[in-house]
Amino acid sequence: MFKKILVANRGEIAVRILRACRELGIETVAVYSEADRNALHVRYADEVYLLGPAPSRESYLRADKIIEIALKCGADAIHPGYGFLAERKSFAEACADANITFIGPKPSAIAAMGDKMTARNTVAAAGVPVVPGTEGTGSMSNDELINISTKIGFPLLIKASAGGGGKGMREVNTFEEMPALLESARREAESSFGDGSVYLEKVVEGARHIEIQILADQHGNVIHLGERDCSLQRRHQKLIEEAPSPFMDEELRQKIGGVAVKAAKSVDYINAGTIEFLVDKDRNFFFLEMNTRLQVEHPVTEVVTGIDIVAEQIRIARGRQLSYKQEDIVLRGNAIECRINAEDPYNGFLPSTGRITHSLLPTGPGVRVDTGIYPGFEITSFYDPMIAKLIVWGETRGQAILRMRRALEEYRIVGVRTNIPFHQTMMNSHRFMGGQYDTRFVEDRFSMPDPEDEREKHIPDIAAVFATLVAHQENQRSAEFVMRNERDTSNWKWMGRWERMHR
Ligand code: MV4
Repeated sequence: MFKKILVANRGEIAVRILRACRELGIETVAVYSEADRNALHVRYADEVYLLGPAPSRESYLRADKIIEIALKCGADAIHPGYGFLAERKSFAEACADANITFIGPKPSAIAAMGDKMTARNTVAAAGVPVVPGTEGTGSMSNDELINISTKIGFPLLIKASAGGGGKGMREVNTFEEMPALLESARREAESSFGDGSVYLEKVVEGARHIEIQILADQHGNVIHLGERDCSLQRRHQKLIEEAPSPFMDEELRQKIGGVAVKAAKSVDYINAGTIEFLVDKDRNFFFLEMNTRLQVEHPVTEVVTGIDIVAEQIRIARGRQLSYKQEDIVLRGNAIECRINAEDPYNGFLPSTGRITHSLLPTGPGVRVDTGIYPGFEITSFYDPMIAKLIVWGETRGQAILRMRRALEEYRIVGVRTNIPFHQTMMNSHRFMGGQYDTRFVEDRFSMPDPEDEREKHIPDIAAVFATLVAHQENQRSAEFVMRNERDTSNWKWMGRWERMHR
């Protein structure tokens, strides 16, 4: 096994990786910025090194410094987590040049999947369904694209090759809009990625975002761990994820899972990875992109499969065979993750900064919290606003929802505003309870209720829960569970009292 691993990240994911290392008996090294002197990941590591000032550019993105530290302290591997350096081909190459194992895929796989046009072309050649659109990887002129647009049909999407996360993406509804929107998409892609190449895809309407977790070792073994439904997003930021998807059945799961394995094999993928798909109302599915890293939402898959994905990543990087075969993978129950962000849902999800003065974590049966914060820690605007992930498991989806409500009630964070009220509202939304949501749900059909009304009458309509669960083929047990909980589970009064005590 590795003797010492350097974790090139911060926050909850750095803590998550340090925990896996500790359990595997591997020594740990943390790196941190000036803003993170008191961060949890710095307390949990065996050795710690300062990278530089708070801005990521001067700290967590300093590939040269991180490699220098790894060499100095004798780390034999680097885990990049997600974000920062995780999907930079140049960083994976620099690790290899320094004779340090990069816990991730080969640079060639990062490059192939990093360019979305190349990814689309590569997986399509391997027989993976892609959305109808432009073919090939050659960059096309505006005239060529405008020509092809009539064959694809409207509405269509202009997507940036170097993109991801919706940057440089434009929806085009008519032929007449093409020239102007091509210009603006290219301009945005050029300024964001230094690459103005774009391609076209027909719009898949009313689609769900379903992604498959895969594991691939250095010996050609590739397996999938089922799906996560990540349709609940706002401005391309995921807010709630669940496994399995309420939309899937075993047949579709095995079909998409097999396709995801093919996509991974098409780039000789090694590591944990995620293949994103759009799945339409008629259960047609299309490859969207592949993320060549550990993802924020990996815990929901861990909870329903019982597999430690981070430990598997480390074993894979060390050259071990996968610990599991496809037939060993059994999904048990349902998991839901709520991303707890320091954002005010009553004020346009405006980021909220400040010192955490008090915090009480939900615990108890079926509850997991992955977080990098604690009382006394200061939330700044230098990094992502996500401060914790609350993950619950239930024998059924209904039980998982009830448990999430209970855990959200218990959670107390004072010092910054959080989106916990958003999650509470969502856990009481009939559309969520019925599993009837797509990628436009949060932005187009959802609004926060007036907080004053909420304090007055936040009583879930249990009869409606019952009806939706039964209508969506949840088993009898989950329906009974909901019925037994027929009472006001609102925490608004409790929360008000608790917060006044700690002002
Ligand atoms: C799409 C699409 C519909 N049709 N492609 C958004 C970010 C990037 N990863 C791809 N995205 C989309 N591509 C076709 N052909 C809808 C989206 C999309 C989306 C996808 C997943 C999750 C949330 C989304 C929100 C808006 C749009």
